[in-house]
Amino acid sequence: MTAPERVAGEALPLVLLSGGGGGAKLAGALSAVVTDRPVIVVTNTGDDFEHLGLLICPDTDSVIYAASGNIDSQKGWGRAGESWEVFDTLSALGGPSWFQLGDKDLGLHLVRSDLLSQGGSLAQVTAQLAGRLAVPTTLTVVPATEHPVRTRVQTAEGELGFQEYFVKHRCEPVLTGIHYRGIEQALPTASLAALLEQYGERGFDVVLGPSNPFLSLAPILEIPQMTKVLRQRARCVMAVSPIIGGKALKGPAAKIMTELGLTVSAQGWVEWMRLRYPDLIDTWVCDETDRALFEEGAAADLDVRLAQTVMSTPQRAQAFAQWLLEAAGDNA
Ligand code: FO1
Repeated sequence: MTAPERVAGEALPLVLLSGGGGGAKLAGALSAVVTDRPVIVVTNTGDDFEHLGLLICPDTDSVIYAASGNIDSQKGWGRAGESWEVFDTLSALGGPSWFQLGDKDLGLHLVRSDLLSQGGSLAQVTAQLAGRLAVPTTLTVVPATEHPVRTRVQTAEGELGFQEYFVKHRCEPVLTGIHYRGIEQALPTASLAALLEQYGERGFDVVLGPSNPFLSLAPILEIPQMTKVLRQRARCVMAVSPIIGGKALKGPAAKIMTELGLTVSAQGWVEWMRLRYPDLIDTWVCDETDRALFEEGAAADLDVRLAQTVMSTPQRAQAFAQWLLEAAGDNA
């Protein structure tokens, strides 16, 4: 266990920006290993969508499920031990069966939509759901913004909503562009801004999770003021590569990099992130597999750290979470 990061008697929070399965897995591991400092998980809302009259928040829900030990770890989303009675009836009645909703997961969507209809903010409702699912109290799950931001994918076959692209079309269409509808009017969630302000003077550590930079992190980082607020207050900002050995472990990050003409490697990811978010990231965390990429001195002026970043088991995920905490401490 690392010595608690104590500055002025308070432990420095760790702020994790999370989207997709990788982000949720890291959030789950942090909730298991961190006991002495607050962890704030900022979740991507670009994947959120209205479905069957319910607001579905996949990247937020994956973090809540992972941090409460409820996630279906094989799929990386949804709840473990699901039943599909409602979905089977929905399908039999000709409902939209392209998006699978388990009975337990549906229960959460119904309560979220009910709480929102009673006037709760997305952050308040998310906190209530996390509490009711017994997410450890050291972990705060907060959606990146209250304002509806929706990732839209331009493809050779026209523009698709995120879930249409990701689930219905299985990421197969060639991507020619992405935009985050509504992001110009968005601001960081008030409670997030307040949390970051509260720890402002002492600062906090930031980790960009091993998430798709285009689909999971951009809808967070490109919210006006977000990178400024993070950069201003962060003691150190670390980013974890979602590309290992030239591939993404899950999801379309590598395919999108190819379609955008980028080099599909950890180094290609570093170059993209430096270009898109200049001066944001202090430490680049890549997998041991990619050691050779960074030995030729190509990134000599960067702080590249190599680690076992593949969270293939809970134990390995927790070991990596522990490693990140120590790496952040080294940056003191
Ligand atoms: N992903 C799929 O590939 N197929 C599904 O039917 C599906 C349903 C689903 C329901 C709730 C939820 O929270 C997530 C769900 N996902 C499904 C995953 C989701 O599309 C992704 O987790 C994110 O949007 C991208 O990381």
